[in-house]
Amino acid sequence: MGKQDKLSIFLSLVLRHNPDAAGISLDEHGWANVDELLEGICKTGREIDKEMLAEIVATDQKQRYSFSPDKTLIRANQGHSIPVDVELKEEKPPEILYHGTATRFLDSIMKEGLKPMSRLYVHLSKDIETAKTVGQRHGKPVVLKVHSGKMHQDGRKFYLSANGVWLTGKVDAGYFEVVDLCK
Ligand code: HQG
Repeated sequence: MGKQDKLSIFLSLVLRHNPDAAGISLDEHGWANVDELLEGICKTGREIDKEMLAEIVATDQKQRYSFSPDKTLIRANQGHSIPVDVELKEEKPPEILYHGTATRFLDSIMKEGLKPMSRLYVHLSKDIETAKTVGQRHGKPVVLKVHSGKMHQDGRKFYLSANGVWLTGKVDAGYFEVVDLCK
């Protein structure tokens, strides 16, 4: 793993889960002050400057971070476990979305439904391939086909993050089924 990848992982820890790891705090909308963040990261012994941060934000594969228009603030677009309001856009979802998980979670998911677990929302993808990659992070992947259109009709809210991830609250069993990845 390159230096920039390691920094990006640390950035995601700080901006989504534990700002204290860099000795900073986030405002209610999840923003960190860029100067404070850089100083905080530097104090952990990591090497970073404004240009490197801008490079990480610009090249991040999943476009995880955004600067404020004047570039004085930075936040993660989604994926938080701490309660911040990143002003997600509520949107009507497509009829079908996908959730990638690991086979070892399946029994529990079938019983309890899909829960946000440590994050604020359940994360859904618009295609099977992306969902499979998400699931692979946890083990042998399995993909669930989520009837998001039906959920929306039934009054559930959906949000689309600035980087194209669909987010919603708990998905009850009955709104999803397992996709056969071998077909
Ligand atoms: C599972 C990555 C047992 C759930 C990705 C998932 C995504 C249950 C795991 C983003 C359950 C939580 C989020 C239940 C759900 N019983 N297990 N009732 N309900 N689960 O990492 O969706 O690289 O918090 O299926 O691309 O895997 O971080 O969520 O397997 O967008 O930017 O509990 O993280 O993006 O795992 O991933 P996670 P996720 P980043």
